Amino acid sequence: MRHHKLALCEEHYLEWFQNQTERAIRKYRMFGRDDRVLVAVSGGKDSLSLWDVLLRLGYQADGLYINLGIDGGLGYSALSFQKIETFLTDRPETRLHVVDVVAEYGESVPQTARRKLRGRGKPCSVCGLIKRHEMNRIAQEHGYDVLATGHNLDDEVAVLLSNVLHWQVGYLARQAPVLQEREGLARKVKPFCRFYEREVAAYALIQGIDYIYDECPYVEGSTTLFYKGLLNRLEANSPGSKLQFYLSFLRARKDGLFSEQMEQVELHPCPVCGQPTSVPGPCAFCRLWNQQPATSNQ
Ligand code: Q46
Ligand code: ZN
Repeated sequence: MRHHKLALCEEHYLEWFQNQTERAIRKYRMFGRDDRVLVAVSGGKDSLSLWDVLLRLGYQADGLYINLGIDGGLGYSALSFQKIETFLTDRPETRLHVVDVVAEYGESVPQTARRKLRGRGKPCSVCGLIKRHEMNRIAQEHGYDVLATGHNLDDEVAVLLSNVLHWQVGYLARQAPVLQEREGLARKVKPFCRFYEREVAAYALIQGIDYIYDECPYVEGSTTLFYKGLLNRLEANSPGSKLQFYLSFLRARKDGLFSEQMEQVELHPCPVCGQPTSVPGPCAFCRLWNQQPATSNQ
């Protein structure tokens, strides 16, 4: 790890990785041993490694898998679930919640997106909306204190670059390792936000976690992927720049650079599902299932 000026054998790498996760959880006050954590799992290396580490560290961590009904010719969703089932065979006492979007709402995510976006563009905005809603719903219904996702440093830095390039100060104000809970919204945490993607991949490999290598077929050609490529070139020339960029941003944020934008918007319960929404009336998720035009964010 050139950026840390550190080289470790397999055994000590696993120890280092778990200790670093624990440090991040404490540093950002994500959760404690008494909290019930719901880990959003996709079958990929990040979410399965996160679940694995949290269980090894003794946290109360259950999983949530959302079957989006994405095929892409590879059977992406089916393969993702297979990996999660394999993960669970070694951990039979662990609890997994499954939401099947097709069974629940009668349409796969690509179908809903095609209907809503009239065939234009990728399904990612609709997908993100459905995932956020369902994660929060399950967390609330089952009384979880925290919702954890496997976002790594590469993910966070790509979003950061995009937010800076477009000077999205509202998004910058909300980009953090922890988003505190609010009425009807679970706390959201990203314990892997300081790990490089390849560090997580190395952990999964050494720990023998079987994960899905292919990304969702809709990732291809995305702006995020393009930004990741640019950042990889920067990192190759100057090891540690991604981490530096992210940590300097978090420091500036903590020092109040975006304090004006941090003022919280008022939330109202959606009359249909009860989840909080920024505009009175049905939330963006509920509007997906009727013909009213989508004009606001949740
Ligand atoms: S948003 Fe888009 Fe992802 Fe949904 S459609 Fe696939 S790529 S899974 S993180
Ligand atoms: Zn709603």
